[in-house]
Amino acid sequence: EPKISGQRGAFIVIEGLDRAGKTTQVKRLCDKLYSQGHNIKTLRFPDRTSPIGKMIDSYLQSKAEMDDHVIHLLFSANRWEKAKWIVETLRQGYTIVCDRYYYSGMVYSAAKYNPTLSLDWARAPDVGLPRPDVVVFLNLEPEEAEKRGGYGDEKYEKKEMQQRVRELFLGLLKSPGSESDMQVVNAGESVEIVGDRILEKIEAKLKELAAESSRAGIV
Ligand code: 2DT
Repeated sequence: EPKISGQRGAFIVIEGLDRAGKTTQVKRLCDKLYSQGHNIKTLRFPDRTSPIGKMIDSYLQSKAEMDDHVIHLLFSANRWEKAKWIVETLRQGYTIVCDRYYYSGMVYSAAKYNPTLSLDWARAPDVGLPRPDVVVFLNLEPEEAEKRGGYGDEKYEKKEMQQRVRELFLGLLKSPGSESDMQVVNAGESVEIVGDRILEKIEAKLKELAAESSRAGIV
């Protein structure tokens, strides 16, 4: 079975703002990697299909109100529900391409500026989740986001919220945690160019990891 590196598959996360083209790029990336011979599985968070995911969906559609901490913990629980599956799927040799992960979890909750919901607080419940091998952040300048037209109707799809989310995402790049290892791609270019840049970043990062682990004698 062809794999990107070593025995197990790679865990790839695509992060970004609303309207940055994540869904399109995740699809393209999967097709590309598949055509190169990789075994691929996709995942997206929130996963709205589970009972917890349905609660999240109601919240995002403003059909249910929840305390900021409660919804935050549900988003985290929604990842923990999949943690074992992620580890086992990678072990089976599949590469996982995941649309959003705990980075979104941290920044969207912290962007509410609730005084008892700091970035650190927001990170805590996700500590221990499977760590991605590579995270690509699709960055979009506010002017470009503006050009792409109106947001949808969901809870966080408002201009001010999106600006705070963007600032917090960019702040993560300077944070002391592993989040600073995100690869930034300008999502303002054409679909093709953005797709090529994503692939370049992923290939470079995975090569780096493969070299490190062979030095350390770890698969
Ligand atoms: P989609 O539009 O991608 O379905 O996301 N969100 C997401 C959070 O607030 N916390 C999280 O942990 C995750 C994964 C981002 C729906 C919205 O949910 C937000 C946008």
